[in-house]
Amino acid sequence: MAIEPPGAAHGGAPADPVPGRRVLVIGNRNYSSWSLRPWLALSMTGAPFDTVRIPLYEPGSAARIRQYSAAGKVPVLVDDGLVVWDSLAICEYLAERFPEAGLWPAAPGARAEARSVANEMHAGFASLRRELPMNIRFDRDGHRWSAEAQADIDRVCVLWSGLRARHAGLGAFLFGAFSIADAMYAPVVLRLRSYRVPVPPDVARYMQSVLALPPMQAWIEAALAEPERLDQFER
Ligand SMILES: N[C@@H](CCC(=O)N[C@@H](CS)C(=O)NCC(=O)O)C(=O)O
Repeated sequence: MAIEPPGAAHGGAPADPVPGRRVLVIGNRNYSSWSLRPWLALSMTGAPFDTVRIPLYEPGSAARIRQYSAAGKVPVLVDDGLVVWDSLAICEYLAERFPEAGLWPAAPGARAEARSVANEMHAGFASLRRELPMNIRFDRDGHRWSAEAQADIDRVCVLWSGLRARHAGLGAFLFGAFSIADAMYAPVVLRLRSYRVPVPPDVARYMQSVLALPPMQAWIEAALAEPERLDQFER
């Protein structure tokens, strides 16, 4: 079968046309919250893949990303020549590509709800994301945020508490077993931890479950070893 050059379908330049290879292109692990989401979901499938890390906001970063995707953003998945960009689109693709991994809940109702939860993160929580940027190195008191960001935090806590209460018997994650919903909120777990945001005990327990996942531990360890310092995320 002919391998279409990655990027061709959406106007990008060919990149990594290696038959059979699966590559996830990510930004800095310390800062790139959108990269973490599909990286975690893909890691949880157990499927082999290579990671290409492109440090963001450096001379040449944008050109390197555009070799993979004309959209110019990470994450990008290149799977045997197919290019998928955008974190949630990649997660949806992974759920279809690896059905045995159960990345969405099996029951249609729970699956629809999990998609709502994931999309709420993908499209929302702008104040939380802007005012508490992901910076895994941070472990700090005294960070200040607005009432709008606190409202986002409150909504996240209510969401997580309600889902945990309903699915407690099925496992430690939002829908019991790990799902894309958890992957989408994994960077929020890291943000709440970094800024020592007060949370109810059940939320703290859920955060511990996410942080204890071996791929999360691996991501955090690799993030802490990164040399880059981006001023806009270090305030
Ligand atoms: N909606 C996109 C957002 C992707 C995004 O904003 N990625 C950031 C890094 S976390 C990026 O590539 N920034 C580089 C740039 O804008 O030049 C997704 O979900 O993947």
